[in-house]
Amino acid sequence: MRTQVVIIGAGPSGLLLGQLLDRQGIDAVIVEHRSEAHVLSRIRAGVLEDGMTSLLKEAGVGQRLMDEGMVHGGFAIAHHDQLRRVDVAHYTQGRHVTVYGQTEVTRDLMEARRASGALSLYEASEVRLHDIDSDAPSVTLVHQGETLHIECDYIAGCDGAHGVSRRSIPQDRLSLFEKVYPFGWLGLMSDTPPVHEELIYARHADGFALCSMRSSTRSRYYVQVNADEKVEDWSDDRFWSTLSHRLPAEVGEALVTGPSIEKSIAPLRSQVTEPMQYGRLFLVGDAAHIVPPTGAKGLNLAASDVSVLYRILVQVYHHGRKDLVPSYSPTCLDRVWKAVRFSWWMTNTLHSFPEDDGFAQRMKDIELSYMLDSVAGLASIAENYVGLPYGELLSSEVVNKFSSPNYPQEPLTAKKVCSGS
Ligand code: RFL
Ligand code: PHB
Repeated sequence: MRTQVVIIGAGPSGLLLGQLLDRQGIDAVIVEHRSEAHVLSRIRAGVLEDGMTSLLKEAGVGQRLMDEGMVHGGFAIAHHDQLRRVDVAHYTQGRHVTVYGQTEVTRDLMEARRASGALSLYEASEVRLHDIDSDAPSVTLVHQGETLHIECDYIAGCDGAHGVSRRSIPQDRLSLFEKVYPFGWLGLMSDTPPVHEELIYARHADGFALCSMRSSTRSRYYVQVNADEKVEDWSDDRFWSTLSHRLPAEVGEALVTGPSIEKSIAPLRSQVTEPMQYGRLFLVGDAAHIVPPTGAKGLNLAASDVSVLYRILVQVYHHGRKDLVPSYSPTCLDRVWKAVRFSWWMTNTLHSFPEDDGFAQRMKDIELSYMLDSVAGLASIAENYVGLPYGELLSSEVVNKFSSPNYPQEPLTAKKVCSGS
């Protein structure tokens, strides 16, 4: 079998890239090792930047998002028992985010792909990438008991943090930067009305809490828990009383509780792989970088990577611009590191760290007060939350300059940076 692009992974990155390429007449096969139902059962992100909403519309899957998504022009930070609103629209010339679940984005993309008739191979096993540093890469896999060999021009590694794509790159050609946080988020979904009309991110001495939503009748809440906590030890009652205690009294009293329909714990970490491409393989979304969910950036970064790769592939196939291929990684990484910084700042400022002494706690309190009392601080939070601009494709001259022997570069070695705040 032959195609132009093999996409590994049918998460939001892979499905969105597949949909955009299909609409440009570029042929792609999606290879996913789980079933469709399993992919749809994962409850994750909820906040979409306006750049991602525009890209979904461009991909022809914007209708339900526009009908059902909840447009938010701001959010609240709870601090010292008070709600402080960050007026995102005011500080960003009217821009906003949309609250719409990742599960729904995935469902819309799966339906569009089915309607297009493009090939997706779910429940594929033994997925292997071959000759990625040559002009003739390929992918082999086992599907419904049959071994398939797919030849292609390019491979998009959209297979998340534990996928096969990143592992297929020689490890001495990658640098890995990582920070693991000493806590996780316990999330609970319930069919209860949200406690507030916008999201609330709460800093509390006992730990962080987040009030989010999926609709006017469905809420999504999170509380910071120790890294070694087990979900079985958290009854719904324990969750609700912990959450209520971490919110300003007025908000806690208004909280409508009910039985959970989902409860899970996610560890928190930041991780970036450099470069995000090797030969004919591109790493996209969580395959290249992970951010803690505090800034609501993971899914949105996946969308900005997809946008860059899509624009490059359109230039390659419609205008013969193969010279743009090397610009993928440098174009993406600038925005990636800025989102990593914002997620790291939100995480540091809003969570309690076991190692924080009195001085560190005072510094975080005053950092947050300063940012919330300052027009410049509020504008900075707002422009990061709503999403920084998508990168322009770098010209081949700029990319060549970065890779020229005269440009000072760090050696490409497998490297782990795990410590530091
Ligand atoms: P995914 O979603 O992990 O999809 C990867 C797909 O690849 C498949 N796969 C393979 N397929 C074939 N062969 C293999 N060897 C394979 N190995 C894996 C997997 O089965 C899967 O289907 O990555 P993708 O597409 O890059 O999407 C990334 C997002 O899922 C992620 O960044 C966000 O969910 C992060 N995130 C949030 N992001 C936001 O922008 N806004 C938010 O509000 C937000 N909230 C969150 C979040 C993540 C959370 N968790 C669970 C850490 C809230 C939470 C709690
Ligand atoms: C969510 O609704 O799941 C959500 C919202 C905002 C975040 C993280 C998760 O920062």
